[in-house]
Amino acid sequence: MFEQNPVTNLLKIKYPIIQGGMAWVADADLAAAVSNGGGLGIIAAANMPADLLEQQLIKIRTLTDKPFGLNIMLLSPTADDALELAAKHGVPVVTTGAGMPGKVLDKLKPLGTTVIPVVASHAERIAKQGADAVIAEGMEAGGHIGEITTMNLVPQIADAVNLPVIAAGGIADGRGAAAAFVLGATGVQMGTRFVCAEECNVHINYKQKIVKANDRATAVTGRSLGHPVRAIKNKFIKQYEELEKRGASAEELEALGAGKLRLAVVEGDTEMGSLMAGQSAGLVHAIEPAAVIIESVISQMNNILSEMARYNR
Ligand code: TUI
Repeated sequence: MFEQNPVTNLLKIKYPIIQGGMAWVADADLAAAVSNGGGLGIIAAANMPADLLEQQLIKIRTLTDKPFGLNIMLLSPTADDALELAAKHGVPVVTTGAGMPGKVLDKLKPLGTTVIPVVASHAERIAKQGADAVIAEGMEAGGHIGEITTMNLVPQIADAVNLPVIAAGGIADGRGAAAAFVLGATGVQMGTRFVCAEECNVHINYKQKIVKANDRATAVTGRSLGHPVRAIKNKFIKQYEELEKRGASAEELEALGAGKLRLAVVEGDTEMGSLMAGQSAGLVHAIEPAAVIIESVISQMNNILSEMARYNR
């Protein structure tokens, strides 16, 4: 299975499923569980201080002998430290988000690291810089997003680049994965579904908000700052929306947003925390081991794709 798949071959993994590099969420425990389940687990560097990130990079090698990745959030003031640590620890795969990955490619490609930028548009610019694959992330995703839907982004990116395309945004089960493959992707990234993995260390309240979410549960704020973010609606989102409507300054908005992801993940504050999640929260119904999530997405996808081949003959 998947012997000819460009993503499994590039990443040396069993199944073409990767776990999103979610700030405050994606630690060594979650990443190792995903990698041990046959996918690619990813540790999120986000704003983590260098010493804590280094501990995570040391820890994951004690939990898995499978390939894993590190996500570098390019907007972060600690991005350069994360880049140094990726090089120092020989991290096999680095994904980037929220910016142009030029300096990551320049530093890590000569070391043999597989570098995969997340793009929300303009993939051809990144392909020219020498990426190994791209993650095309539609605006259904959680956290910081672009403007284009997965349905439109994935085929346009697949046409624009001569690289493996991994689809992200709105994918939480085998139906979404099958759809992504039909659109031209050869792998998928899931974030929201893996927040609800048993091995994910976020507060149980956060997981339960995702499990209970419906199709209208999320909203996008931060457009006025140029950094739109999708999260589950709550009191914090309402306050943020009101400030944005009043034309509040960037300083006021940033002050309200500061520390809110930590509040959700660590404290489990579902009213004033930022419960970043994608529209696929409405598709997540249970808290399960990462390996079970992966097996069920793969088997549902394979059933759909083979049924389709049969009834469309
Ligand atoms: O980065 C993400 N998702 C994130 S980062 C994050 S932490 C954060 N918290 C508060 C405010 C802002 C960030 C939470 N979720 N996804 C990958 C992603 N990358 N989405 C969009 C982009 C992106 C945007 C612009 C990638 C490249 C890019 O390049 C600029 C350009 O000129 O095209």
